[in-house]
Amino acid sequence: MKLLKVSTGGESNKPAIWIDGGLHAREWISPATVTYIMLQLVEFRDLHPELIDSVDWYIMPVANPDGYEYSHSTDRLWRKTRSRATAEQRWGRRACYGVDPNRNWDFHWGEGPASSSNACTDDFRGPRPFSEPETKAMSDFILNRKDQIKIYLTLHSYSQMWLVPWGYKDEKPKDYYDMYILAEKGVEALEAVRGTDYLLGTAAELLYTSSGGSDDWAKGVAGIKYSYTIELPDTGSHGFVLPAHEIEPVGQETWAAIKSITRHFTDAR
Ligand code: 0X9
Ligand code: ZN
Repeated sequence: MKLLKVSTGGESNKPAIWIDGGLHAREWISPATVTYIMLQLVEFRDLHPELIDSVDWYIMPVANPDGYEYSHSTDRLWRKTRSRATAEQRWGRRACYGVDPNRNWDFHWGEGPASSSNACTDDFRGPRPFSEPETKAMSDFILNRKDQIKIYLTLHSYSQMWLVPWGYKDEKPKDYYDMYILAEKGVEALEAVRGTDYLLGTAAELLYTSSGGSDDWAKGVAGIKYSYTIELPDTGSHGFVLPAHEIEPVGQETWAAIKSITRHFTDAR
């Protein structure tokens, strides 16, 4: 798994921002958008030097590389990882593959609806929390830097929503208001670019409840206060198969949002 760190060095306790993409294989706009963000941080760093001098960036553009590859070679709408289920985990005789990497994180794992124990479904939670090497590696990396990382962002698609925990239950964290205010800054900056409409709220209130998500884990276990899932465009006309000409505008507006929430940490320093 590839991870990019962007840092100018110096003090090791600078605030850091984590961004991952491509946890779900078929959501191609996500790795593309993360790549656009890397372009801004690396090639165009002189346009926003303060965002690079005072913040360290940890960026993982393809968090589910086997699934992403499979969605190119074989099944465009593949969602999960590609691990092979054992006979006990599947229902029936069919060989089934893959765990939903956004049901596999070790926080209220397996609770509630939309997290299946059937290995042949698209929302299979896996045989145990962190059964997948992808989620295990990411969580280890994040835990090792949990005090440095101030914002956890995971980019998915589609539906144009900025999702705030909790996702595993229909309740809000105690500091929901703080999380909401920062997210609102992001959404405002995003919408200012070309008028794309985003909804802002908890996963449970805007989508459905589902446990084992990375956003809930980042907040509930790693203790990262500002943890969000961004569901990128569109709202369904193209769905996962967004035309390539959308990559740049989606990149621009998402980058505007990320710049704006990052300033919350640079301005305070
Ligand atoms: O269901 C998901 O994993 C996410 N939606 S997607 O269409 N990209 O699959 C939403 C996850 C929201 N967060 C939690 N439920 N924790
Ligand atoms: Zn997703």
